[in-house]
Amino acid sequence: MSCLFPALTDPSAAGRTALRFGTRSLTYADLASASGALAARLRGVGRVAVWATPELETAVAVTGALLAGTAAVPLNPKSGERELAHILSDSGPALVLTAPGTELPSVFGDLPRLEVSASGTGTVPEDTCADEDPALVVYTSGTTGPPKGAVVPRRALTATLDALADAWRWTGDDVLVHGLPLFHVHGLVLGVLGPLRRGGSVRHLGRFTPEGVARELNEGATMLFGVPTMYHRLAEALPTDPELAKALGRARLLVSGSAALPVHDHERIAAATGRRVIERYGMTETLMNTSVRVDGEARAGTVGVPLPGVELRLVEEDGTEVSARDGESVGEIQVCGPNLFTGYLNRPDATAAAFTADGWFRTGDVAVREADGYVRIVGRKATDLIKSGGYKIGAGEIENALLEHPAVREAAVTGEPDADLGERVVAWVVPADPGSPPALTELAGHVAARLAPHKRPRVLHLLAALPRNDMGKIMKRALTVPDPDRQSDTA
Ligand code: MCA
Ligand code: AMP
Repeated sequence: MSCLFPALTDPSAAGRTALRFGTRSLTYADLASASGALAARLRGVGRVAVWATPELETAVAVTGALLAGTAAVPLNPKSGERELAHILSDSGPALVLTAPGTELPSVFGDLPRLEVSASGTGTVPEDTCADEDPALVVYTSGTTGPPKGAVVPRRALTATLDALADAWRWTGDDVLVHGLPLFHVHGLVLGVLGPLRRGGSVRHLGRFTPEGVARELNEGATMLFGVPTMYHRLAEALPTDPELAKALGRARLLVSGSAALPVHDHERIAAATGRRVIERYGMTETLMNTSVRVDGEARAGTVGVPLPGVELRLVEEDGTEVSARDGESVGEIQVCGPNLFTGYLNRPDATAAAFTADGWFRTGDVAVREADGYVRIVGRKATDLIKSGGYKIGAGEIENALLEHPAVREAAVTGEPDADLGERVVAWVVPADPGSPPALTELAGHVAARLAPHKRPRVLHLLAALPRNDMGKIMKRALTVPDPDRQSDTA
């Protein structure tokens, strides 16, 4: 009996489709067999890395690791060498799981690799894991330095997924469609483990397209998950695509998260489809904190109310709790509950700094509460964190990468509003040789190859010097474009 995924051992679910990626699918009986076979090989192995391509094998790999009680470290297959080297040395996996035929970059060296079979034959082992056992280690960016591994225990998975089931009336009859990456909480925990915990189905698009969304919703999918960029692209496509409007209108639930969905996109989708997108608010470290409930009002610009089991408070800079529910008084969101991670791998300092003395997690998000308890996020404390396409990106890691380019003398990175991505990464660079400054494509390629393509700068401003205060610290607020026509480059 598996306490994470009861449907794997439920005879009445055996013939139901659990996973579908393109034309390939697995029933619950198939998945029990394949992940059971993998689990038998992984028992007692220690942490395993998962090369998280958007394929069936990634879902089998993570399910197998969870059945074995082995923590999985999902890797972005587009990560650059620097980022991968850091994650591998920090998490120390015993082996890496891949789909058959995958070529891994050289940074893996001689780390043992296991090709995952989606047609393996085995049985689901008895679940002997404890609630606090680590289930996943998910890497997430901070303001400075390389990404930190958030250790997510098994109880956080069950707590968050069951709380969402309550808020959304999410059942085994639901068929979820999405095209989210499988190396982050949104796509992996909500988008794959969520349907599996409910005994329902997920259809993964491989890559997000409005056409794929329309096709699946027209063919029986009931729920769509996406980041705001995806909903923005749906909103853009709607005026010329009546099929898409019909398909979205048919969905039981359209859910957005990972960043704020602009009210304009909310309204365009509602006007064209008659359906309102609901938002939920989460974090790698906390999984899901709040959501608009299916029986609540889908109010654009808010992230709803705390999920069952989650305690949430707003706190002023000096630690005073903001008790007013007036839609105006702002404070940092702090949370506690069974949905929280246990800490950052190998980073007791960062873990300690993330919690208050009384054990609440500091999210860094700033919000107000409305009279009925709805939370409205109005900003974030750290200006050096950028949310682009729903990905969290630290300015510091990009600055460090830019400084390693021979044509860069000094560098600063900021985020600026972008209608599609929410925010885009902007690089401010003092060239090593003003006579031959670097081009945006060159620096973007450099960052993409070292860190990840989504972290690449989309705009480059060349400056003669960076504005600094008396202490020598870069004053990012004073960064302005001296001569936009001549000195800037966008992509
Ligand atoms: C472009 N590309 C490059 C380069 N330039 N590759 C290498 N070097 C370069 N210089 C490639 C990209 O890899 C990509 O490839 C393609 O060109 C297009 O790039 P881009 O424009 O950046 O991507 P996009 O297709 O526009 O992506 C938009 C997106 C994506 C699909 C919305 O941003 C996305 O999937 N976001 C989801 C993020 C997410 O899941 N966040 C959840 C975090 P290719 O097309 O082959 O990919 S969890 C979280 O936040 C919490 C828990 C929560 O609340 O959910
Ligand atoms: P990550 O660390 O990548 O998991 O990103 C977590 C952050 O995403 C949160 O701290 C918020 O800033 C942001 N976020 C997630 N969901 C929402 C939402 N619905 N509205 C606004 N911001 C969100």
